[in-house]
Amino acid sequence: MTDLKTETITGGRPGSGAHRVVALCGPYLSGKTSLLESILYATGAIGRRGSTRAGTSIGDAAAESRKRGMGTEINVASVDYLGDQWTFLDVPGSIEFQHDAFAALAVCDVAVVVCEPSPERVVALAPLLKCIEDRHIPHIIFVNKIDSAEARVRDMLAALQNVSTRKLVLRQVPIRRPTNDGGEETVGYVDLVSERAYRYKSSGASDLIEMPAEILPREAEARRELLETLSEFDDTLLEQLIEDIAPEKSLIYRDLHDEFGADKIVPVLLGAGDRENGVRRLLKTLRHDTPFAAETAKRRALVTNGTAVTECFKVLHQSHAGKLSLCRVWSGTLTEGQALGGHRIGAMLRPFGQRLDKIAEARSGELVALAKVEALSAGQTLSAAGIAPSADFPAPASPVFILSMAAKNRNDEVKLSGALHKIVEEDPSLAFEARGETHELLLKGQGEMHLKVAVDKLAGRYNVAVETATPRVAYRETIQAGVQQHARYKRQTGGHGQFADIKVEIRPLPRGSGFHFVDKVVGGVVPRNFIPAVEEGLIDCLKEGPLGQPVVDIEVKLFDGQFHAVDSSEMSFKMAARIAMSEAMPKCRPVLLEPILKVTVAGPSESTPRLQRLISGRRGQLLGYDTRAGWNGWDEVSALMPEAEIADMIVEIRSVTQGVGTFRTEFDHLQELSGRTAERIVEETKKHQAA
Ligand SMILES: Nc1nc2c(ncn2[C@@H]2O[C@H](COP(=O)(O)OP(=O)(O)O)[C@@H](O)[C@H]2O)c(=O)[nH]1
Ligand SMILES: [Mg+2]
Repeated sequence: MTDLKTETITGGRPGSGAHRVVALCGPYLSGKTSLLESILYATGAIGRRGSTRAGTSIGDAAAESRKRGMGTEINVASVDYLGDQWTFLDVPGSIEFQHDAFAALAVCDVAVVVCEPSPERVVALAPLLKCIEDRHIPHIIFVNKIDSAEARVRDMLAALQNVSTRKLVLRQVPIRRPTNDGGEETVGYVDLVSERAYRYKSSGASDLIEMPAEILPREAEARRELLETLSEFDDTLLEQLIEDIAPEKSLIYRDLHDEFGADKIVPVLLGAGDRENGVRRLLKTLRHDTPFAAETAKRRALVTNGTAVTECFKVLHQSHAGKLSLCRVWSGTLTEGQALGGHRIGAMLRPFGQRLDKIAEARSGELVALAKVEALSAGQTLSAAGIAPSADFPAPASPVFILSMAAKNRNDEVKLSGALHKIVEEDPSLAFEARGETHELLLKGQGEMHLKVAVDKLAGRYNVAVETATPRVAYRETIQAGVQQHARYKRQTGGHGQFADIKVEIRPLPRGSGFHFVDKVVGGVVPRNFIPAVEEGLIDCLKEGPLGQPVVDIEVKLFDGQFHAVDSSEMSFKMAARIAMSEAMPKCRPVLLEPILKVTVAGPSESTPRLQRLISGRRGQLLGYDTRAGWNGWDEVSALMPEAEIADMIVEIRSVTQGVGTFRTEFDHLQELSGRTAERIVEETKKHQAA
């Protein structure tokens, strides 16, 4: 009876053939791709285990990933396991490719956070856990590489609890044994619910063994902690603990299931992905406790109504298959050739690493690649009502690293622009922008590696070679003194000549004023119809001042002049204005203005002093610091900093924050810059303009 009830509410029960989706996430090198390989092997999806080191894994198969031995985009693989279908999303761990991880998290039923067994590296999990917790995604922490663990599991657990706002529940304790070199190694584990002991094998399922006597005190202690945590959410269990009654296993399993599904507790499992240790234990937990698609849709408040609804979370552009929209089906069934909301669904493909298998239909819960639905992009939902944005889809982080970029071959410019649109559609945390002020095409993203991979893709997939450089700073210049200037333009060439005569007064204005033109002509000494030409001539000269930069915060007053009834023209007055400016400006003590940004740098609190030193070392003026809203144990440091100091700042921020620090900027003001730095900039600008 209860099963039937569960089924109607949840849309499935283990073994019912339902489709569920797991995001394998965690820091770079924590072992996600190796773990996926073991999962695929353990479930019979592949006949032998490949390795990321040898470049033979199902994950990391993209050329850019293989080259660097790291995931650079989502990898998808689906398997059948005990009568259900599972899709695993192996996502990049590097913070620079984090958008893909967040996109995968948006559509998964459960997240497995894979981490290394070192308490001091746990800080690296903070941004990921924050995203998972904010979205209330049920998640398991898989403490990986337990074979090489040096720290004790209880210390690891304490460190993890520091970065998690949810209660952690250790599900296993390790069985350790002394090694010949005086150390210790983990040879198996005790399951704290079933109270059974297992010995790891180098490959395959672990062996059930007799409970080692020496583990009993630790086992009892850890089990007590597990039960106490669960009793915080279950009064029946609490009463039993108080009265010293041993709870039924079924009650413990039910509590684990319910509190996990509600994202109140986080089970912590141990294992070694690349030797299949703990992998089957993980799979069983997933099988019993992972919510079904209907529950996930409910968590996200998606409107499904039982008709076909699918959501795109990632776009891929492939040379042969064209545009692929990776989608999760939230309800109903999609069939090949079907028209949905005015869009025709062509080929439907099930990805398995780099392989794409054609399928005829995709059912609720399934993950599928739709070919050539051109209008459907990541973060959009397709239903009978057409395409609409998904309300809670993660927005890409704002860029923290920028390069200027140009096609090596000028003829490739059109090709480059087409390719850029495609790679940005694949990865919206990349962006490009044509910046008129410095005549540059800017490529913006999440770090040096992120942009290198983008450049690799342009060359490898789209055959466009590009050159990159540090972007130029949009300096300005202004004047520090005023002057009066007389200028006359006079030419006699054959027929009638050209004549214009003006007197102007130039003076500096406060920051942010821009350019003011003041017309103080009296008695028609410069006829009305020529005055706009004078202003035009002045504005022409503002595009590049004596220091080579656009001129701002200056007033030019036209107060006198002369004209000739026949020879004066708009052209001649424009010329006179130019002469006036080029003679006057160098006398006005021109000075460089550099853009100053308001910068907010965020990182774990223990890194705050180092972040402050970093900012001061880059000509920054500290404004203060505060706790980062919504981030436990994080600070935000705010400062004013020259734009020129920010181009590569993220590299240093990451190096003092275990890779997790970040920053955002907004323009604040222009500030006068003199001395050696200014001279160097003027020289470089002249060189650049001559080239
Ligand atoms: N000792 C040990 N090494 C592992 C384990 N799992 C993965 N590795 C190694 O860790 C490195 C990173 O693995 P990979 O799966 O590429 O990590 P990912 O970046 O999280 O996908 C590789 O050199 C693996 O061989 C494990 O369980 N134990
Ligand atoms: Mg990987």
